[in-house]
Amino acid sequence: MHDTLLTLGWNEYAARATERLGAIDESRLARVVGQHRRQWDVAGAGGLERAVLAGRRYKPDGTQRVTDIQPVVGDWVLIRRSDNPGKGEWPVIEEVLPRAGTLSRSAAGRNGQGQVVAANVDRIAVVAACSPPGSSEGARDRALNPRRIERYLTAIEAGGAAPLVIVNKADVTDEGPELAERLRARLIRVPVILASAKTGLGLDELSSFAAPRQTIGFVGLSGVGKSSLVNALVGEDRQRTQAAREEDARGRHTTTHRELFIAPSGALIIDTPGMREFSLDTSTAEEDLSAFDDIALLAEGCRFRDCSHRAEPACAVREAVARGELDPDRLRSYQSLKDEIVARDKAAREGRPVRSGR
Ligand SMILES: Nc1nc2c(ncn2[C@@H]2O[C@H](COP(=O)(O)OP(=O)(O)OP(=O)(O)O)[C@@H](O)[C@H]2O)c(=O)[nH]1
Ligand SMILES: [Mg+2]
Ligand SMILES: [Zn+2]
Repeated sequence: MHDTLLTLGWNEYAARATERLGAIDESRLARVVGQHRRQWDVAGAGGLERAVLAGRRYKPDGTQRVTDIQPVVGDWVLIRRSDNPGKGEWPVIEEVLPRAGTLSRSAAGRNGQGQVVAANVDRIAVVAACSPPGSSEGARDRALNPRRIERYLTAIEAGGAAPLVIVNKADVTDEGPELAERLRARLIRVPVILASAKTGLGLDELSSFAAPRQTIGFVGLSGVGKSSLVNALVGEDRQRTQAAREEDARGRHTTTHRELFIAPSGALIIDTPGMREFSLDTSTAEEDLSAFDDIALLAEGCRFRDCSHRAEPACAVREAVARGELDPDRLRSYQSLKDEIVARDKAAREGRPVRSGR
């Protein structure tokens, strides 16, 4: 096997999983390292390339269908390159190889399967954060909520990757050790690391999980410091963090797409975007919305940042409904909850009493 492929995490499992496909042409094998709206960055023996999906395939009866498996970061894929690249044709992802250690959103679409957000991940780190003294209940809850961590752990277990919990931002309070200890007592057998991307606390321990050729993914709500931890491991400021976000006039998330990095240790690190934050101080609504982060993720593919998924053109969420991947009822519940939160927020800003009930 080509060294580059080994460096990218090609391992015995991947080899075994693909055995039934017969001999694989190594020059066509690549790993998805970046995901954009309808394009994927793939890395292989030939270096880094931007590829597109074989848009349509033909069913045996001759009718067209859209390729059913969307490649995600971490996937191993087979690429077809044009014989005549001078014509400006993109390399095409022809096949997504069988996956091991996936992370899926817990929410199931009509096909009964959660949406896969990262593939071939050996370990997934759930990141939570400490809050500075004087933070509101809501802010604390967004930073660290044991029930939310447990839901992530359930999803991780279902996907076959090993879990890890990181309590980041230990530098902002002296409550860190106690928070971490309480989590350890609650989440038996799951390693819990108290860390600070700022001071470097816990990074050695974290590095011990980032062994060469192991793929490790980071998940958690927006702002807990996933990209900061990834930066600390990867060792360069490859990732933009809050400072960049503040400059973004459209108020976008820091991390807008999933990316895979190779750390100096040889580990493969996947950063993911956190869920959108809503400036709401009721933990229940926040909890409810966090149950819809599959929709928030799909919405990253919409043409408009503030898409309401009702009538806008190029709406990735309605496209998912049309493909049968998202339940329309689920979209309606999300929209009504979001409407309610927007109304509550507005009322709160204007100092009006908040209308209760849904
Ligand atoms: N004090 C302190 N601040 C931190 C720490 N880690 C991250 N931050 C800050 O927290 C903010 C958010 O960090 P990010 O790394 O962008 O968070 P993220 O989880 O990647 O957020 P999304 O990409 O939006 O999901 C930034 O202002 C960081 O500088 C830490 O350990 N201590
Ligand atoms: Mg980030
Ligand atoms: Zn939309």
